Amino acid sequence: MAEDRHRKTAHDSDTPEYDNSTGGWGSLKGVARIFGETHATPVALSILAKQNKPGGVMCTSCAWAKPAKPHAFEFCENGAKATLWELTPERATPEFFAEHTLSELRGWHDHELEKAGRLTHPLRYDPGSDRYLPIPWKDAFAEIGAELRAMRPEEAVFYSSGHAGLEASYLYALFARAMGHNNLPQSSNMCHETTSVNLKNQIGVPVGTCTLDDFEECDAIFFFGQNTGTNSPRFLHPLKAAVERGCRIVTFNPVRERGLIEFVDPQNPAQMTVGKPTKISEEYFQVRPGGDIAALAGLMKCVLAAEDAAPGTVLDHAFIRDHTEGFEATEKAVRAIGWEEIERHSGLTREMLQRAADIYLSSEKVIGIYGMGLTQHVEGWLNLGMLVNLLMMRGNIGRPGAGISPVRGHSNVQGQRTVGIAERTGSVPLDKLREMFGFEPPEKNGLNAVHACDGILDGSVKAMIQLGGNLVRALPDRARMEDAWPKLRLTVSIATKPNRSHLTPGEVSYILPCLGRTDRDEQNGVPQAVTMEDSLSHIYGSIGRADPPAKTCKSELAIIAGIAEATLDPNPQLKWGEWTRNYDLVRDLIEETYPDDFRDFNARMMEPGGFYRGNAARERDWQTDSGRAKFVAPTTVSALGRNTDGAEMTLVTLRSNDQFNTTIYGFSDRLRGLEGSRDVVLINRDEIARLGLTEGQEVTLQSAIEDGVTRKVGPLKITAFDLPAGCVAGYYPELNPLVPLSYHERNSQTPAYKGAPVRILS
Ligand SMILES: Nc1nc2c(c(=O)[nH]1)N[C@H]1C(S)=C(S)[C@@H](COP(=O)(O)OP(=O)(O)OC[C@H]3O[C@@H](n4cnc5c(=O)[nH]c(N)nc54)[C@H](O)[C@@H]3O)O[C@H]1N2
Ligand SMILES: Nc1nc2c(c(=O)[nH]1)N[C@H]1C(S)=C(S)[C@@H](COP(=O)(O)OP(=O)(O)OC[C@H]3O[C@@H](n4cnc5c(=O)[nH]c(N)nc54)[C@H](O)[C@@H]3O)O[C@H]1N2
Ligand SMILES: [Mo]
Repeated sequence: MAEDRHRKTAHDSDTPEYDNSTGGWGSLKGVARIFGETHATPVALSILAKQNKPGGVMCTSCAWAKPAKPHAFEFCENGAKATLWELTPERATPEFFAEHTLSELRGWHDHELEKAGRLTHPLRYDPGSDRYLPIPWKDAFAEIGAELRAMRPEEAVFYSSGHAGLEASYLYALFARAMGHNNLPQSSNMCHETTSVNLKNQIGVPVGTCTLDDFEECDAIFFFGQNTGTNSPRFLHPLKAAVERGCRIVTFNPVRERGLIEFVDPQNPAQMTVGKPTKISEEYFQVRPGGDIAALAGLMKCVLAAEDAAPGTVLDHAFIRDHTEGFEATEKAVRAIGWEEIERHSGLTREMLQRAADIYLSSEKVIGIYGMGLTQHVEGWLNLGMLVNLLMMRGNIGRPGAGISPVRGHSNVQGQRTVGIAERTGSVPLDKLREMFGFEPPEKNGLNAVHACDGILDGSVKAMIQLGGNLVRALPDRARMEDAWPKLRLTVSIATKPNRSHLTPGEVSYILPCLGRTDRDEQNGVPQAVTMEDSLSHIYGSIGRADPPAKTCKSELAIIAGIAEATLDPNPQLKWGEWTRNYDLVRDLIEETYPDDFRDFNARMMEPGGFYRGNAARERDWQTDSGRAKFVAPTTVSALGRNTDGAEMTLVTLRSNDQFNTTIYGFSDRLRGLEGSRDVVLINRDEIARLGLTEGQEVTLQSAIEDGVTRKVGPLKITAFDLPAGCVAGYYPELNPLVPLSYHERNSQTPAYKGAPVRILS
């Protein structure tokens, strides 16, 4: 029976009363609200109708795939919000900045600040009046160039958030290297860097191995710490289709996220009328935060027990023998982990894990999906390692219908890495750059986001250029970083909207307004397309059609070129002006630099469904140091950097359905039944009683890490919520001051935003 198959698991008593399935009428209401709030125009609607379809705009929100045969409306609630937010008729003009000092704007909520609208003019901070004042583009470029020339190359950091297309990203990375540094941190340093580093070590590729076809064939999907309904809602369509053809979905997540429980397809009139949702997860296990290594160890033990009972029939011995190394050590380590330890750390019973293992064992083709719930932990490397181990035991990597699939964040976050935005030079064809452009590319690795912060704190970093993004909000250790930011000599933000990072200017500071992806970008009278790569390694063109917010906005390419020309010594092989008048030329450069990935780039970029860049691990070609895929032996059973108990709780920072990262659209977390405020601390009812707290009480959270820095956030309202014991949850970015900069994933320095130890002060 369906109900039986979807039985609830532990800790479900606190779920607030709400009946919002993901999708459905609620999602349409969510769009309608933003439509009203952003005063969207009919043009906005016509742009949405073509969104994520060949010849249209590729969504500025998440990185989920754009299918070759799109739905009538191939956009979701959150994609529509992101598009409407960008297309707002509101403008943050020089008059706006003349009216408000930065001290005043610091009192505004982030939501209000971005609602001021699209930036229209280049601005320079004037410390005397505490305001941003307009400045001609040519002066801004010249001054920024002079500042950069006056410092040593490695004192400058070029950050990018995963928005900008492949063309701008390629030029940005080229500029950094021509200047003489590899300081190219990216938003993935706070996100899927755990993936880039550890999947590369383990299976030889820094990205997932699946394509959409695999979702049409798989027998089971194991979901760890990825919130599809909120963060990649278009992925619900293939999931629903998979469930309907009998694929079984097993989810591990401390929060019972609606989108992984059930889904009403807003594009299906029958389902919308009848309102009967499709169940998504057959089993939903509320694992304790940081408990996935233990849960996966439990699953692996069950697989080993099945093999013991019927030797030679359960493991894929041929795969293990021919393609991998390290199995024996891993097997031994897993067998040595006791069930008591597994149950304690995972918060799940042996019986539950046996049920999950039974589904795994009865499925021929299995996909492992994951998101921030695995990557943002100190032992994130082992979270991934164990999931890949589980898959490889039965040869579930590198064959149709199976594989590992991280769900990436920003729409082009993966692609930016592909075309050279990389602080580690290992994957960058430096020889090629030397040959193509006649300069000596620096070989020394650059700074990632955490290392750049260390440099800002100790004064060795002097300039921070941001291509998109909102670092002072997105980074850990906010209070320390916000204090350190104004000590930078130069801050430059290439942005579409005002944000918090603009309110902590360096000694010399500029905001440079750029076109967004929905805006028409004409160069020499010819509309230009830009391209991006999705989570499944497909590459698409995107053409903006909306009137730009102001004639004074420039494309990201033109801004990068303008700064580069003002900074670098003349080099006839760096044809900034020519390239930015015709983006086809930049795509030719990308193809020349990465011929395997971008063959016939200009000809193929508008292919429906995008063109596939290929993936070595998918072909069982293991590009690791040993030429084999690696089993990773567990050295611990907890992903937490320190195990909390009693008064010390593990803090999980969450995204609501009404935000895109630091952009807060509103205060409705509809899918979790939480409305009105983001200043909350979520905790389960038994824990509220155990700790002597009361619902609605205002408390302060304090970091439990003692390193001489006091980290506190409050007041926050105690709110009963269905969570495992021993943890609290609250919102990103409000709670970022509680995560120390040094508290990060071991190999990649991805901040441990899902497992920071805190105390509740009442
Ligand atoms: N609407 C919207 N869409 C977005 C974004 C947004 O902010 N808003 N952000 C974009 C970006 S940049 C990214 S990276 C992605 C992020 O998308 P996700 O990867 O989904 O990231 P989060 O929402 O931070 O957390 C994912 C889930 O991890 C669970 N979790 C927390 N700790 C653990 C744990 O220890 N174990 C397990 N198994 N689960 C855990 C949480 O309950 C949550 O459901 O979304 C992208 N899409
Ligand atoms: N506590 C906690 N902290 C986290 C996370 C978490 O889960 N918990 N998640 C982390 C993750 S996964 C990520 S990816 C980071 C995100 O960190 P960032 O990428 O730095 O932040 P965003 O909020 O995505 O950036 C929003 C800003 O980008 C600008 N922008 C928007 N569109 C464009 C465009 O087309 N071009 C340009 N040039 N600018 C544009 C706008 O000015 C907007 O204000 O945060 C991380 N921080
Ligand atoms: Mo992200």
